Amino acid sequence: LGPFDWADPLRLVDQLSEEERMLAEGARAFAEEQLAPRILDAFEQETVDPEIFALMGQMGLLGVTVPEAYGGLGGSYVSYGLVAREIERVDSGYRSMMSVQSSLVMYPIHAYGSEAQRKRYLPKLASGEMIGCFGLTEPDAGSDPGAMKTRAEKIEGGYRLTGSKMWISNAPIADVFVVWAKSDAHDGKIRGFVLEKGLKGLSAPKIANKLSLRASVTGEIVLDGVEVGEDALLPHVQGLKGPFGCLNRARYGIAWGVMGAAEFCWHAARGYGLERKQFGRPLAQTQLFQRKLADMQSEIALGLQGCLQVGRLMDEGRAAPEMISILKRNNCGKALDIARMARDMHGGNGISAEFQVIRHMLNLETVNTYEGTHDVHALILGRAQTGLQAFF
Ligand code: TGC
Ligand code: FAD
Repeated sequence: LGPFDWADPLRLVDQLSEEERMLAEGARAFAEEQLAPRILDAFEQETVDPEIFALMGQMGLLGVTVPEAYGGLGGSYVSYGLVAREIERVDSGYRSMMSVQSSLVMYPIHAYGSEAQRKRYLPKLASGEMIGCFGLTEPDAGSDPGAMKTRAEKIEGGYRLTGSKMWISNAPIADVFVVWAKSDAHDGKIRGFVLEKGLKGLSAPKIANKLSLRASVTGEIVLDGVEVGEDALLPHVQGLKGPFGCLNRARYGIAWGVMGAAEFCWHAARGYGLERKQFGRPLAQTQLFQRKLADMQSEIALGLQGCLQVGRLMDEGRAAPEMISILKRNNCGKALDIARMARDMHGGNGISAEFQVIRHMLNLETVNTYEGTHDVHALILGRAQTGLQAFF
C-alpha cells in the first residue's frame, strides 16, 4: 500500500492528464491572484466588476469546450469541470459568471446557431469582450419552464418578443441575451433567440439586496415588443431540449464547482481547529471535530470521483442527463452541509466575513436552488427509476 495525502485522499490528481493538471493549476493561480483579492469587497458592496470577464478570457477560461476555431480552448469536459472547481473555491458567484458565459451562452450559439451567429458572437464571448446571459426562468415559471409565457410573434422579416424573465445571472451587464420563447410561427414550440443590448424594448433591471451570490449580478429581462430579424433565431433546435441541452453542461460544471467551495470550507475548518485551543488543547484534537473533518473529506473525495467519471463519459459522448442530476443534486447538498458545518466549527468567528465560510454557505443556498432545485433533481431521478411522473 502507498502513502496517504489527506487533501487528495483518492488521488484525483493521478487520474488527470498532464494537460488537465496544467489547466487546473493555471486556473487556481488565476483565482488566487485575480479573484480572491476582490471577493470580500465585492460581496460586501454587492458589486460585480465586468473586467473579470476579460481577465478570464485572457486566461482561456471562457468556453473551455468550444472549438479553438471560434476562440474557445477546444478542451475536454473534465478540463471545464476542473476550472469550475478552482473558480468556485473562491466564490460561487465568479463560477456562475464563467459557467453562464460558457455553458449557457457560448454552448447554444455553437450547438444550435448558424455559422454567421457563431462567427459574430463566439470569439468576443471567449475573450470576455462581450458578456452573455441566458433567459429561461420567468416570474411564474421556475421549476416548470414549459409553462413560460414569453412569446415570439411572427412579423415581416423577423419576430416580435414579449414577456419577462426573472433571476437572470449577468443580465444587467450583458451584451448578448440568449432568450427562450414560445413561437407562434413554430406551432407554439420553444425557440431560442440571440438578442443584443440596445434593442428597442429590451431592458435588464438589476435585482438588488440578494443575501446570496452577491458578487454575481442578477437581473430581470423585460421584453416589451422587442423586434428582431430572422437572423436572431437559433435555427438548429426547438422544444425544451434546447435549453436543457445547455443546462446539462452547466449543471455538470456546478457539480465540480461546489466541490471547490466545499474544499475551501473543509480546509478552513481544519486549519482553524489546529490553531484554536479550548479546554487546553486544539479543537482538532477532539473526537467530534475529527469526525466532522472525516465526513467532509469523504464526501468531497467521493463527489469529485463522481464528477470525474461523468466528465470522462461526457467526453466519450456516453453521459446521460440523469447522471448529471445525481451529481448536481448530491454535490450541492453535500457542499451546503459542509459549509454549514465549517461555519459551526469556527464558532463566533464563523459568522465573520473575514473567515469566509459563511459567504460560501450563503452562496450555496442559491447553487442548491438554481439549475434545478435539489428536490426537482430528486423527481427527475425518481421518474427515471420508477417510470412514474411525480411533478404534477
Ligand atoms: P420533460 O417532459 O421531462 O421534457 C421535455 C422535453 O425536454 C427534453 N429534456 C431534455 N433534453 C436534454 N437534456 C435534459 N436534461 C432534458 N430534460 C428533458 C425531453 O426529452 C423532452 O423533449 P421532447 O423532444 O420529447 O419534447 O419536461 P417537463 O416539462 O416534464 O420537465 C420537468 C423538469 C423538472 C425535468 C424540468 O422542467 C426541469 O429540469 N426543471 C428545472 C428548471 C431549471 O433547471 N431551470 C434552470 C434555469 S437556468 C439557471 O438556473 C441558470 S443559473 C446559472 C448560474 O448562474 O450559474
Ligand atoms: P419554484 O419552482 O417556485 O420552487 C419553489 C420550491 O418548490 C422549491 O423548493 C422547489 O424544489 C419546490 N417545487 C417545485 N416544483 C415542485 C414539485 N413538482 N414537487 C415538489 N416540490 C416542487 N434562471 C435562468 O433562466 N437564468 C439564470 O441565469 C438564472 N440565474 C439565477 C441566479 C440566481 C441568483 C437565482 C436565485 C436563480 C437563478 N435562475 C436563473 C433561476 C433558477 O433556475 C430558479 O430559481 C430555479 O429553477 C427554481 O425556480 P423558482 O425560483 O421559480 O422556484
